[in-house]
Amino acid sequence: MTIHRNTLIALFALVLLGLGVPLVAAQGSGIQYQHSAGIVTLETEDLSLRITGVNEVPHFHWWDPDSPTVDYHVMFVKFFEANDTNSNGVYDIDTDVMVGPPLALPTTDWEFSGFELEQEGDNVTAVHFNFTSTEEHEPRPIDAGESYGSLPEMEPFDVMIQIRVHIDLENPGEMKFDLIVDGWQWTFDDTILVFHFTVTESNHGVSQAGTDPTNFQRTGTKFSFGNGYMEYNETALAAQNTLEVKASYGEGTGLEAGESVYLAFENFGNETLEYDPILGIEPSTAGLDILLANLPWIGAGVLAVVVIAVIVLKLKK
Ligand SMILES: [Ca+2]
Repeated sequence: MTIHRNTLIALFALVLLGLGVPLVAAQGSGIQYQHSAGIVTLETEDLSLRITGVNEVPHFHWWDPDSPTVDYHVMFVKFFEANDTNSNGVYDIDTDVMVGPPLALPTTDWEFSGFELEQEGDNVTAVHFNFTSTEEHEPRPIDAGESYGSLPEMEPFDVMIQIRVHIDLENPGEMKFDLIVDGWQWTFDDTILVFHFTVTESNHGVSQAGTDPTNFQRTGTKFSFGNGYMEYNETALAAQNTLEVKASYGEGTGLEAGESVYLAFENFGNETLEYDPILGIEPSTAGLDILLANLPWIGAGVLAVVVIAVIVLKLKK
């Protein structure tokens, strides 16, 4: 009986080891980061990310490293002032009217700040960096003829846009970014500033934005698509003031591919706008993938437990 008991303990130990192996293997270490020619790549165990600030508008491209089949893309398109004709704080593409031409996000001259790291020993636990661009905006372009003639005259002005990116291992499936806009000159003081970006989806490894994202929907302040998401804040900061931010989505104002999202900021006068949305990969799906990958182990474990139970019952008889 003593021999049997030792055998049982050994069997149990084997089962526990078997269950434990994949869990240990799934643990990652630190954040991988790289910058080369205007392209930043970052990786945690739950998120792979590529941010481009060269030869195209700011482009966030991310995927789930556990199941890299689909890539998600957020591309910045433009900023523009708009009349909020129905006074709901939302940019309504059918009723609200753009004031002057939009500021198209520049495709060049995004200056990379270098990486700022937080470390625990050799492990990098957080990475921060910025892309910054200052662009001259012409609010009354002459070549537009009469189209802006009804608006008050306005001189060209410089707009500084900074994208501050933060990755922290406390939330390894997410990337936070702060959007900073400084120098915007308003035509009117009761208008909204609209930030237009697109969300698209592509096959994995395709660096160009592709088609409409799968199952794009909004729940509260979260846009989700496939297992990717973008969470927005309903407030922004301008100096000490809290601004209201309202989102709408649907078609683009031009021929932009994918789903267009419009974030409308309350008029913030001469202050600097600070805003911090989040992009990410749903952790539950990653968890499910780990579970599915480990099903054979778990199945074997369950089977071993059943076999042991049967042996124990037979020994007792
Ligand atoms: Ca409106």
